[in-house]
Amino acid sequence: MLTIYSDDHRLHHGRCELIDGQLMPCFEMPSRADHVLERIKIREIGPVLAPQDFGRDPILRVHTPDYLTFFEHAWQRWSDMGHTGDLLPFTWPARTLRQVKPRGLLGELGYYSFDAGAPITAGTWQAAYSAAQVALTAQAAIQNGAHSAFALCRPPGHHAASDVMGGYCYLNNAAIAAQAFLDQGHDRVAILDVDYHHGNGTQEIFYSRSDVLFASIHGHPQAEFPFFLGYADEEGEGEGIGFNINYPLPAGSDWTTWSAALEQACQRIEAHAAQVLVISLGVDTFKDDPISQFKLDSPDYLRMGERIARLGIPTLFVMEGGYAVAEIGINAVNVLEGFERALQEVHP
Ligand code: SP5
Ligand code: ZN
Repeated sequence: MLTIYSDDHRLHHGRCELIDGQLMPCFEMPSRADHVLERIKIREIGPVLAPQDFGRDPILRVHTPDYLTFFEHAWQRWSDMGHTGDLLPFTWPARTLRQVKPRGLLGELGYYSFDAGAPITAGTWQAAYSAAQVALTAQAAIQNGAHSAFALCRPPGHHAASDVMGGYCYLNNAAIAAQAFLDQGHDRVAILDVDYHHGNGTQEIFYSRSDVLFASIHGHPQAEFPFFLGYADEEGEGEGIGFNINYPLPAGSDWTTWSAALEQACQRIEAHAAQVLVISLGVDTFKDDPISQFKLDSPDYLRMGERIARLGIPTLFVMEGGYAVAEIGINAVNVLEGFERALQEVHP
């Protein structure tokens, strides 16, 4: 399987985030991608290529122009104000306030974010832009006939909505790739989000559409980030009714519980007759993940890849979360290895 990777991810390195009332070093750190890349090489998964540059147009198919312009220039504005540390929001247009867009950097940043988990640093725009190009380059490989590809994206993307950043995410790499498949002639795409956290951004982007089926298996939002989306009764709206499926699971869920939801999701994807599949591949479902509460073990990721392979459709894997850095490579690459192993059993 081909992997697409850019060193530009290193340009994004946030300093800290608020966890359990304490400022902690960001869990979403550059070494995450390094460990995944190292494991790709150790296990000889296939060639690793740099991304092509498809420009801003495919990003603008998913994100609004005003959001993109804001994000691109936010650091320069912050720096012009004399700041050198990370730019972080701290006030949001919550229920009792108006949904107005203020003038001024911090007001605008509140408008364009939903939490303080997505710091903007000097290199964040370039890293996120390159991650989107990584996803688009892997998408192009499948469009040109590959059965699968791995987009080793960092920063991740599935919490980013059309004009809102948050949850370590700025540009929704998986959604950008899914939209590119549609724009290049496919009619029915499915996105399966296996990250521990609900893919609220992806859900928002496709919520009123029937061309992209979105299915997500995640920690129940009653008790887990992002708290305000990801419930089982969110089934889509308008044209999109029936094309959004959430599988919220309780803390402590292990492979037995998790794989039952996977089975249901796979059957729904088959019913959609999806021509191509995008996996939002988070491995923060791992038992030792420092911020998550599921109990998957490393061999379970092989089984995950095998089940996905049995769908028999071209599959783009897009890297999302996973914060047990020592095991992130083993777990993410196990999904790819399980996928390839199952394919070899079908076509030896
Ligand atoms: C892409 C992705 O996985 N984003 C996740 C963002 C999660 N941010 C909130 C983390 C809250 C962690 N609370 C854990 C408490 C552990 N004691
Ligand atoms: Zn996650």
